[in-house]
Amino acid sequence: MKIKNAWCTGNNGFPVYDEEVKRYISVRPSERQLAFNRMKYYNFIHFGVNTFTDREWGEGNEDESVFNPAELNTNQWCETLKSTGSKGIILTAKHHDGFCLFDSKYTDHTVMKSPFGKDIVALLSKSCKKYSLKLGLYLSPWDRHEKTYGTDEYNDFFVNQLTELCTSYGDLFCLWFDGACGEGPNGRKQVYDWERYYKTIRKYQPDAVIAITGPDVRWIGNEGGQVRKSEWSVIPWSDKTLDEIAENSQKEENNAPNFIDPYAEDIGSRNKLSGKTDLRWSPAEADVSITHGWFWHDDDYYKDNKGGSSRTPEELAQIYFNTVGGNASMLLNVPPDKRGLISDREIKTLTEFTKIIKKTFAENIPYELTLLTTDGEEVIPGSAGFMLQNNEIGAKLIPTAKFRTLFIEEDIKYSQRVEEFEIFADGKSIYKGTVIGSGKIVRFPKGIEADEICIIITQSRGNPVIKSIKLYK
Ligand code: FUL
Repeated sequence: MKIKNAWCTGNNGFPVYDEEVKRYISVRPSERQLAFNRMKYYNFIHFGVNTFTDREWGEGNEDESVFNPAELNTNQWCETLKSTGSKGIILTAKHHDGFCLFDSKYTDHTVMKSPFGKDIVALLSKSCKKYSLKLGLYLSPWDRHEKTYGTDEYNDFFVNQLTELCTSYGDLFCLWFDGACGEGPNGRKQVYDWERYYKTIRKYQPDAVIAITGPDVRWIGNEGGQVRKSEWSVIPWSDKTLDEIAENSQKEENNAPNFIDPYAEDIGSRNKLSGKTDLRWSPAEADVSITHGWFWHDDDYYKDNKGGSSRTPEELAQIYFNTVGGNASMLLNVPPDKRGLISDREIKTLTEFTKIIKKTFAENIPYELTLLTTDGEEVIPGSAGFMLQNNEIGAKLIPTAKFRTLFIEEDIKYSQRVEEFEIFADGKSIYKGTVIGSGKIVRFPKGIEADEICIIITQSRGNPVIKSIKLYK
């Protein structure tokens, strides 16, 4: 079929490349953000005294003797998660209860005083190396055990613990600070010295991203794996941003937030960026748990609390398609049980989830590619990985077989540029999308059989730079 002359490059009336647009696309990821972005899917492990007391938020007064994972095996965690396609693990080195899974010099409230008696961060670090997984650590700023909490001294304490984590366990890809901030054991709240925490991390782990209550990775605004229709990576950042994260974070023990805020639905359209001087590269991360809690509980707990333990494999796969395929990354929590092992219940769900993902991306459909110009002509450069020039507006693909999934990504080294695109099969529109960014997954469950597929970029900031397009059976 001949390409029609009707493609429109009106850019929906928006300037393609004026001073404002130049400003937007000059905001680009740092090297550490780029490396983080390539991971796309990785895991959280919530483990600690809560695992044994059946709580989500410990009080801080738990006796160390309750922590006794007699069969703990961090190789099993890594082997299980690696087989799901994971690229890394973030462990709760300390949750709000203050109990440390590592051998901290600055408190006695650690795993070393428990019957288990070994440094779990050290064990996991070793296993991660063995299974080629990256290691990240969650250190809760809110500490319900530490007596100095609520005073300046606590900032020293926290920096000391951070320094221990940053200097004793090899390379870390991420330090993860959640937004919860309640009262400490003395009824006081802490004023966190974030800048000092960030400096400590930059000094000892310059390649690590600082997530959520930090400058490098943005919390998507809910804990249910939901993304926005248009997930932007360039957004305005203000002094209020950290306060907003804290304000919208979990407030009660069993009440994980399931809404998209702190940033409302539209966080980065031209409308939102116009005139703002504090623009930042801020990639989205969706943290979500395989169960409906962060720590391990048996089925009875869920009967009383939420009615249902695990999310289904299909639900997890949908979250994967929406997040990894929606310019966000997926941080899936898989909590080990009281034995210190990932339980069969979770393994069953993970195995089925992995099957769906692997099947979706199992078979690549080759295609021939040409670029399209505004007047309907084809130009030849034709390899995935291209920058559209002045009058080029999209790509034509000639697939060799029917496909069900299309993946397209921008080269985000050059910022996020695509604002809207449309896909045509033999001249008929089959999909309209907005942003692309680090990856867009479009699924056609019934399959598309066509002589030619055209992907037209209908609105963009400057010339779009497409890194790859893939079709899957
Ligand atoms: C929240 C915490 O309060 C939850 O317990 C959990 O750790 C989640 C990932 O972050 O803010």
